[in-house]
Amino acid sequence: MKLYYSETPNPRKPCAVAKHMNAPVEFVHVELARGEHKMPAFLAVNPNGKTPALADGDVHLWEAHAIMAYLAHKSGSDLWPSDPVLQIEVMKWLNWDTAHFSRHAGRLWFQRFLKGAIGAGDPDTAEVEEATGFFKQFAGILDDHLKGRDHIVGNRLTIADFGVATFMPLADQAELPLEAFGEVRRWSDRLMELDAWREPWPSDYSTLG
Ligand SMILES: N[C@@H](CCC(=O)N[C@@H](CS)C(=O)NCC(=O)O)C(=O)O
Repeated sequence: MKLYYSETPNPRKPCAVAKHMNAPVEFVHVELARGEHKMPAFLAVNPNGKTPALADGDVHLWEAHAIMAYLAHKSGSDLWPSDPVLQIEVMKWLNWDTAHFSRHAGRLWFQRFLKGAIGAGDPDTAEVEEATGFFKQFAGILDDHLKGRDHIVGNRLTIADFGVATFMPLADQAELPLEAFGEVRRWSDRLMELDAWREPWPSDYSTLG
C-alpha cells in the first residue's frame, strides 16, 4: 500500500493517521516544487494531479478524507467508527469542514502565508476580510459543539478530528482569529499532544522521481 504525500496541509491528515496506527504503508514523497504531481507516474494514481493519493493493488484513492477512512478501515481502527450512525456523523463533520471551516482557514493561509512564500504577491484585503468573517462564523459552530467534549464525534478520537484540524497547526501562519474560540484552541492543543499529529511526516520514504 503506497501513500503519496507532500509536506502540505492535505497530505498531513493521512500521514498522521498512518503514523498514529503504525499502518503498513510505504510512503512516497512527491516534490510539488519539481512538478512531480503532474508527471505520468503520479497522474496514473491521481489524475487530478494533487497530493495525497493512495494505491493499494487495484484501489486508487484521492481525497485526504477518503484516504484516512480507508487506512483506518483496513487496520480495523475505530478512528473510522464501526457504528454506521457514528460513521455518518464523521462524514457530516468532514463534509462541513471541506465546505466551511478549513475552506476559509485555507483561504487565510493562502493569502497570508503561501502567496508570499511562492512569490504570488501581497494578500488581497477583500479576500482576507471575507474569509475572516466566514471563518469566525464556522469557528463559532465548532466552539459550541466542543463544549464538554475532547473530540468531535462520539467523544473519542476519529478521523473527523484530523480532518477538521487541517489548518490548526498553521494557525499562526494564517493568523486565524481564534481569540474568541477557547474550546477550539483547547481541542487543537490536545490534538497537538499526539506525536503523529505534531510530527506526521515519515522519516522512511521513497521518492517518485
Ligand atoms: N481535496 C483534495 C485537495 C488536495 C490538494 O489540493 N492538495 C494540494 C497539497 S495540500 C496539492 O497537491 N496541490 C498541488 C496542485 O494543486 O497543483 C484533498 O483533500 O486531498
